[in-house]
Amino acid sequence: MPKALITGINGQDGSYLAEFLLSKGYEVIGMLRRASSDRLERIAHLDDQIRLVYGDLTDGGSLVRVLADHRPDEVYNLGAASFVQASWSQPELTAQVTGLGPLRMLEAIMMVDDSIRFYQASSSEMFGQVTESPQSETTPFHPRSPYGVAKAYGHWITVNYRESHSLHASCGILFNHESPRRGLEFVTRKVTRAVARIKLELDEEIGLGDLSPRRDWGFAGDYVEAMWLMLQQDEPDDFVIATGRTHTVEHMVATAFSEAGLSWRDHVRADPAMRRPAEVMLLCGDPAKAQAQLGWRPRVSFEELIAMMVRSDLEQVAEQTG
Ligand code: NDP
Ligand code: GDR
Repeated sequence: MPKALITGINGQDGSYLAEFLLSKGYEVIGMLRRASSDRLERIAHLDDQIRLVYGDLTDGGSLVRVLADHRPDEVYNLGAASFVQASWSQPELTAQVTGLGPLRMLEAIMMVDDSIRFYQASSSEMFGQVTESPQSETTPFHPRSPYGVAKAYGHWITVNYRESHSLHASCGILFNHESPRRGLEFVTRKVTRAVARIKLELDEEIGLGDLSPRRDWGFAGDYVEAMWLMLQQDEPDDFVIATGRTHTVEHMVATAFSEAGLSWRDHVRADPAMRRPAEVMLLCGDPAKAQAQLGWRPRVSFEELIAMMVRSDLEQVAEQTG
């Protein structure tokens, strides 16, 4: 039975990847940082199928210990301080976790067993102020946030360990991917949750920042399969994972409200606090290499994704409020 270690197991992608690997017959070890309260909601249904261990990406020794104790065949490094907006208020923490975290894990792999295959969760935020569209594996990086800068370091150090030490280390440059398990502060989930609360007459409005940026939004459940496919290749490499379609935030908002029979203009107000010091205006990925070499393609469309999230939030909010 192959064994995988997932960092960020209790995050959105960690929960989908754990389900996917279990369906492939893997033994799954999930790494968690200790906290004083329970944050296992997304993986509660997997409780008796996965093993949870403590470790922190800011603590190199803890990573060595986890690898030495559990000897995984594959490591998926999904742990990160992942909310772009928060990276301006916590730039050093972001660098420690999101930037140096992958370095610490690569070093731990070198110390424990350099045949362990490694996946790094790189991000379209590295492209930032884009110089071409759509963006591919060869598009230059110009990150616009401390988070994007940290991810660029994590990306290049992974490439460097592959080239310097012949590690089987791959980076997935993933564009935005969402689901009913998306964190509540990210814009899609913030909006679908608000739509549900407004529909059920618990709220009247939602405050949002800039509605003009464009994003290439896909479904997280589709994207975790690409992570696994990368580690099954004979040679490690980097791949853009995206849908190739882009929509403005405004269009996403309109789609979500209309899914519930509401008009967004009646409920959205401008919230200047949600504007960022530097914005990424356009992201649109070219997944041609992943399609050709991995045989990967997204299955869920943007419209299906937003409808799925609105439906799920309507059910959840109705349940919570009795
Ligand atoms: P989430 O924010 O849902 O999950 C992040 C995970 O990282 C959480 O489990 C969190 O645990 C964990 N984490 C945070 N700090 C540490 C630390 N110091 N040590 C160990 N674990 C830590 O993110 P997603 O699931 O959406 O994303 C997964 C990865 O993919 C991230 O690296 C993200 O940056 C990257 N990415 C995401 C994209 C997206 O659109 N979703 C697109 C491109 C890249 P805790 O609960 O303790 O905070
Ligand atoms: P992003 O996702 O920054 O692309 O990073 P987010 O959903 O936070 O923002 C998308 C766009 O919406 C605009 N926006 C708002 N965003 C939020 N969160 N809240 C608002 O009220 C709001 N109003 C407008 C933003 O300015 C932005 O342009 C996500 C994360 O998952 C990263 O970890 C990942 O690497 C990238 O996607 C790819």
